[in-house]
Amino acid sequence: MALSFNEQFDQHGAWRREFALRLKLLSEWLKDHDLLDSAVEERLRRLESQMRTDKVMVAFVAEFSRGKSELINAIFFAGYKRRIMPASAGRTTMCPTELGYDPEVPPCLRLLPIETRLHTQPLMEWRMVPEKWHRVDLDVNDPQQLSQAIEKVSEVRHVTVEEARALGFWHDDSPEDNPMMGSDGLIEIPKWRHALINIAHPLLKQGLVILDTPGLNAIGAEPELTVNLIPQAHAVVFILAADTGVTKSDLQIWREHLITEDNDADSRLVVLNKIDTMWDALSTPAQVQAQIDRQRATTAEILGLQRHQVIPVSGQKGLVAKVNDDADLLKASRLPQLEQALAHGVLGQRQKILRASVAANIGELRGEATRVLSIRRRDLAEQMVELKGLRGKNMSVIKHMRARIEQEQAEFDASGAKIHAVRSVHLKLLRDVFNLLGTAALKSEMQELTDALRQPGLKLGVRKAYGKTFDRLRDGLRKAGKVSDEIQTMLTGTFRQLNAEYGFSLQAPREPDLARYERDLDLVERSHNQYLGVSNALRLAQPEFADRLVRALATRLRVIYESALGEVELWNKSAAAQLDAQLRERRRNFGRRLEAIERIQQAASGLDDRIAEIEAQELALDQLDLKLAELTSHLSHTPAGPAAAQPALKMA
Ligand SMILES: Nc1nc2c(ncn2[C@@H]2O[C@H](COP(=O)(O)OP(=O)(O)OP(=O)(O)O)[C@@H](O)[C@H]2O)c(=O)[nH]1
Ligand SMILES: [Mg+2]
Repeated sequence: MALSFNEQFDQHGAWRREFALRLKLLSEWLKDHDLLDSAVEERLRRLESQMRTDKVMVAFVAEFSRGKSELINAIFFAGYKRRIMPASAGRTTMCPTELGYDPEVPPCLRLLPIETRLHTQPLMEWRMVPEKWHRVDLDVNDPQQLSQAIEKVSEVRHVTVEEARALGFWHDDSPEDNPMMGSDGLIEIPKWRHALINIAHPLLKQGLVILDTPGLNAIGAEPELTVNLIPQAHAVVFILAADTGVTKSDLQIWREHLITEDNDADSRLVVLNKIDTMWDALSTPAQVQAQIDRQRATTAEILGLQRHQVIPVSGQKGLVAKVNDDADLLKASRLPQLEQALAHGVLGQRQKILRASVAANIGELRGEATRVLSIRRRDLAEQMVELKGLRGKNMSVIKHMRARIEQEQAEFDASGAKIHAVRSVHLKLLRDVFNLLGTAALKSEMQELTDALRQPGLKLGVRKAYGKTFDRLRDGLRKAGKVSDEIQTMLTGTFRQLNAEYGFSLQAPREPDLARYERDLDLVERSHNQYLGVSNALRLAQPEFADRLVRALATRLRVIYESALGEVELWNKSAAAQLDAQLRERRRNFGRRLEAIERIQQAASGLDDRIAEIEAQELALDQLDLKLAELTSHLSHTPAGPAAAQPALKMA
């Protein structure tokens, strides 16, 4: 039987734990054999942290009351044998709620008061100051306490029209979207802006992050949510109700926030929930089925999807079935099909990406370590030739040989100036790339857009400023790419020269592909475009909204630039470290050669001993090479499935 989402996620976690362990063994082994130069070390560190911090975010998005929270309960929390996320008729989840696990923080619910919207800091910045959040401790062993505490995400406040306006929930120019006013003249708004739930649930512990959202067309949704969180989720589950089909507001949410260029089936799951409302005692099962099929087909057509991309389920019956261990009801709820779609599409995709990136990194790492081994091998070969040439020679020849090595050593030491020059050209070019991709550059490129958005009144020029900003950003990236190419050409040239001159085996590491970040920029540009249309002009006219939009955009761009810089940094570090490693090895080599001559000068038998020693060292190097291949191939190894035999962990 195919694996459920939970089982597949468990497996993914097991693979990651095993990987971390193997990586640790590899790193110890490299250290023991003196193969850990600073580039290798940096690469190991990144691999380790990539594996440890890898998160998979699944967002549940829909109009209110479609059953988002109930589905989350049914898929992830049925084990608690009760509802954990509040789910009830009408608006229930009032603020975006993120469920995840951070071992550094005790199990708790953190709530950010809605009034923080009066300040300009974006959500990202509030995340850095957890002490400003309202905190409720959670007792994971007490599901009742857990669910009671989490009820807080439904809390509301009643405020005057002015207050609602200031907080972004009231717009005089689009009255149809405004919340209803009570008979007391007050407006109901969420009490909290965002909720973070930290619990040691097995799936969350392995890096799953679930995002439950309030009905999205609710006016006052934050750009942060629609611009950052949802587009960055690895998968979005979009939920419709089978009894209502696709309503106008469902369609609006789909079109504004979820539609992707290629309607990527792996990252978007459309759920037709509440099919139990069609289970009707007067209809035959075949009639019910036909009705569900019809809804499914219509839904797919309206959203522009294939029929199989719409998954009919009953979240609520699925939850009840799991709580009561009712297999028939679970089957009828069709929840298992949805779980499988999540497991295969979403998680499968994520795993593929992670594994490919890890495999590429391991490949580089192996290349780096192999290079160190081959320098050693060459040094040994040279010494061997030198020593064999001494056989049967008299003392004066040996003395002469010593003088020659010493002279070579002196020449080599004098070459320090040349290497220094290479380094400073390298650094200068690198600084240019850093300037192009740094925070200051990003900020200044965004200035025009920021100004356009912060202008009072209607912002007709915004779209143009926006397009121009992205053109400039792309241009900057391309410039950085050109300088990178220059660095690569320089490295390749000087490395070749040094190789020829000193018999090094330097090889410029692979240059990062900055064009990839250009594609990221395109994505961000597209995802923000929706905010700049005519239909949004009125919202854009509000300074707070425009401000939040700009900040959300800046946050997202910063992430892209930081990761581009990180790659550039690693690439250059690895080039510099290679050079260091070869210089170090060469100095050691001189030492060893002189030492050998000394011993030969002192005792007649020294020569044969030394030759035997070198032979033994050559053998040992072959062993190291084999072991390195073995250790790294285990790391890039991808388990085929649950039954795949895991090679036992063993160390020589
Ligand atoms: N009949 C039926 N009712 C369901 C199903 N799933 C959810 N519901 C009910 O629909 C109501 C709304 O469910 P929620 O999970 O609160 O909906 P939501 O999408 O989270 O809504 P908001 O939090 O308000 O955005 C609740 O009363 C649920 O019990 C289902 O499969 N069948
Ligand atoms: Mg909800």
